[in-house]
This record gives sequence, C-alpha cells and structure tokens, in this order.
Amino acid sequence: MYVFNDDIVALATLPGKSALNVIRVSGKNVIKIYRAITLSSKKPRANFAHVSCIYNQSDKKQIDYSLLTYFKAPKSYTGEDVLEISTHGGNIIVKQVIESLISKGARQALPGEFTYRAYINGKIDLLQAEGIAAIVEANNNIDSYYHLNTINGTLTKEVQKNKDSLMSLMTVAEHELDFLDSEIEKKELQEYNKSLNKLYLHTKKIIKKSLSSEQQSGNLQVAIIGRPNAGKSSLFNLLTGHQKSIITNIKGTTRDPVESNIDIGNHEVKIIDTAGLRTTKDVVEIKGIEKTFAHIEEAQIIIIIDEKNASQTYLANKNKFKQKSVILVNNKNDINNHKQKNGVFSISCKKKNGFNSLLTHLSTLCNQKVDRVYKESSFSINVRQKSLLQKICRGINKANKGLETTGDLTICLSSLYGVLDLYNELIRPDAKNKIINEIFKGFCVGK
Ligand SMILES: Nc1nc2c(ncn2[C@@H]2O[C@H](COP(=O)(O)OP(=O)(O)OP(=O)(O)O)[C@@H](O)[C@H]2O)c(=O)[nH]1
Ligand SMILES: [Mg+2]
Repeated sequence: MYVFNDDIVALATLPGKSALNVIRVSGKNVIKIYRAITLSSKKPRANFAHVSCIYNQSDKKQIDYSLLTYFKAPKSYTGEDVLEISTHGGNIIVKQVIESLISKGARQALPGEFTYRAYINGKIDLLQAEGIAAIVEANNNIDSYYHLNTINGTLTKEVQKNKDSLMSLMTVAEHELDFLDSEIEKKELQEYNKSLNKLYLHTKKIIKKSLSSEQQSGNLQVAIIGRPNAGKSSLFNLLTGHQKSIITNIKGTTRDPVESNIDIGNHEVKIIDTAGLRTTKDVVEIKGIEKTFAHIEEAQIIIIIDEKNASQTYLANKNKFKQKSVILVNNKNDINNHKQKNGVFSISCKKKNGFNSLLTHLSTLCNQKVDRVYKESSFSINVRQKSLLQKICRGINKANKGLETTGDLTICLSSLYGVLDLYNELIRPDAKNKIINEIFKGFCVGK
C-alpha cells in the first residue's frame, strides 16, 4: 500500500478555523523543498525552528509567515528528514502551503503513513504504533496515561524480555540436541520445564498488568432499570442533563434502550435508560425487556429505581446482579412517603430531592471501579495484542506439557518456534504481513 522513496505531506492538525495549523513533510528531499518554499539558499539548521515567509511557487507571492522546524534523519518522528511547518490557522493558508509543497515534488500522505515510515525505519515497533493510534482516540486523562506508557516502550520492554528468555532457552536446547547422543537426563528436563513455566507465568503477568481495551474507562456502563413508570427515563434525563428519553405516565413508554455518555469524576461513563421490567404479552415490549437484560449483563453498575420498593425488584432478579455494583433508589418522594434508609436512596426526579447525594455516591462508585482497574495496570493493550499474548501463553504451556510427558526436546523446540513467530507478530511482524496495512489504515491522515 505505501511506498517509501518519495516525500509525503499532510496537515497534522484538524482542518477548520484555528489559531495555528501544523503541516508535516517527510522524505529525502526535505531540504530541497525547504529552500524552494522559503526562497532561501541556506540549509535549515537541524532541530531548530526558523521563522520565514513561505512563497507560492508559480508567482513567488507570499503565502504566510510561518515557523519551520527541521528534524534531520534519523532523529525525527519518521526516521527520515522531517519538516514541521506551523502556519497561521484557517483553511486557505494550509491549502496554499500544501499546494506549494506538492508543486516541489511532495505528495499527499495516506492515513498513518508517517507512523508507518517510523515503524519501517525502526523508530518504533508495532506495539508503540498501536499505542499512538490509541492515544489519539483516548477520551480521558487516565487512559491517555497508560497509552503513553505503551508508546514509551514499557510494554515492549516486558514482552521483549520474555522473547529474549525464550530465544536463549531455544539456543541452549538447539546446542544440546546437536551433541546429544543419548536420552535427555531427567534433571535437565526438569530445568527446561522450570524455565518454560517461568516464561508462561511472566506472560500471564503481562496480561494481568495490562489495561485491556474493554477495561478502559470509556466503557464503564451504568444501566438504569426497574418497573414501568418508576422514573427511569426521568432519572436518565436528570443525570445526562438532556431531555433525550421520552417521559410519559403510560407504562412501557421506553422500549429501545437510550444511551448517553457523561463525565463523572475523571471518567466518561455510558448511562443507559432501559425498558421497564414486567410480564407482558406485547411483542415489542418483550423485545425491549430482552435488551434490558442484555444491558444488565454488560453494565458494571446497575441503578434499580422504583416508586416505593426498589429492594423488591432487586430480590426478584438477584441472580442477574452477581459481580455488579447495585444502587437502590426509591423515587417520587414528593408524593410517596419514604426516606433514605438501609442504603436505599430516596429521591424525587420531579423535585430533584436527594439527587445530589445519589450523584455523589454514583461518582464515588465509578471512581472506585475505574481506579481499581488502573491501580493494577501498567500499560494498555488492545484486542490484537491481548489475543496474541494469550496464544503465546497457550503455546508455551503446550510445549511444556509435551516435554513433560514425552521428554522429546525436538518436538518441544519445534512448538517453541511457533511461539517465537507469535512474539514477532506481536512486536514487529514482517513488512509483508497484511496485519500491518490493516493497523496503519486505521490511523488518521497526518499521523
Ligand atoms: N410525582 C412525581 N412523578 C414523577 C417523578 N419521576 C417521574 N415521575 C413521573 O412518572 C411517570 C413515569 O416516568 P418515566 O420517567 O417515564 O418512567 P419510566 O420508568 O421511564 O417508565 P417506562 O419507560 O414506561 O418504563 C411520568 O409521568 C413522570 O413525570 C417524581 O419524582 N415525582
Ligand atoms: Mg422510560
């Protein structure tokens, strides 16, 4: 998909009205391009910001007064010569500067092409590249922090350490097989088993220490459930601050779940309003209730709301709430006679009575849930990385078990070559591997 022997250009910031825009150029002819667009005979100084006019190439008219930073290969993002041009904001200047660069031989970069060049030139590995893609998508400061750890190479270091141990073990085994003329001794066999088991446990530890995609706090979900007319939609609208859910006094108003993301504490949390739970013959409502149960399963926090007796709804569905945090809320305390007791909140969505104390409790719970996950983690991993690490674990375990039962080092070694391939696929797959194109295709242009 990508080619390397040319110069690429792209806007690295979002198009539109802004104070500044940053345009990136990477390739072999960056110095030549710099001279042409600034009409300068001098070479730019490496790692230095130059203030200069940029000129249109056809009529030599001034386009902008910009800041141009030159990074000399290999000490740049891509490992090639790179020029970063900070222009004034707006679309017109950007368009003209890019036209000027293209007229001097650069071409518009494809999505992810800068990071791809960084990968190919050995500036980063695939784990780091994926960290870069993830940090752009992060929607809170904590996720962002863990992606940064991945970008900085913390995950790579851990994985590489394991890969190196595996390789030394395999080298010793190869050597042994070259000189072995009788069966491998039991004691030696035990040593191999011990080392493989250590490797297995280390890999498991990496998975355990990682913040997987599904644990990232953007995915913390809070489902509001309860009987029809309990006030689920009223509470949903109150929490989200919008009138997104329809509220009526007709039982069974909400059929399809309604979702909205809100900030609670440091985290983005998804709030879900659901269809009321009751026995009904209405086919549409039954479908809605099925969806409610699916959301109960997915959510980490469940708010059970009722007019008078939220505990009853809880007890009727108790087995569905295993490993969930449940908040019980009795609503409509403006017309019903109940007070907050035994941990059951008493509120009125209509009058907003008791709402603040419920919100404080919800926010503490969200923080606790998220913080616990984060405290146990060191870096983020995505679905691809997690699945490969799990395959590595299985591969090591299989090789180890096989050696234990057969004592055949040759067979064990051939399984370990398979594990080594998985490590390579994880850190730095062959440039021809189609997974690479798939990953970089998902980046934005200019990254
Ligand atoms: N008096 C009073 N009425 C309320 C309160 N909260 C909600 N209501 C009313 O109760 C009725 C039902 O509210 P909804 O929020 O639609 O209830 P729901 O649980 O979403 O109902 P379904 O979608 O049918 O399951 C509406 O008429 C609301 O105005 C409250 O705190 N006090
Ligand atoms: Mg509703």
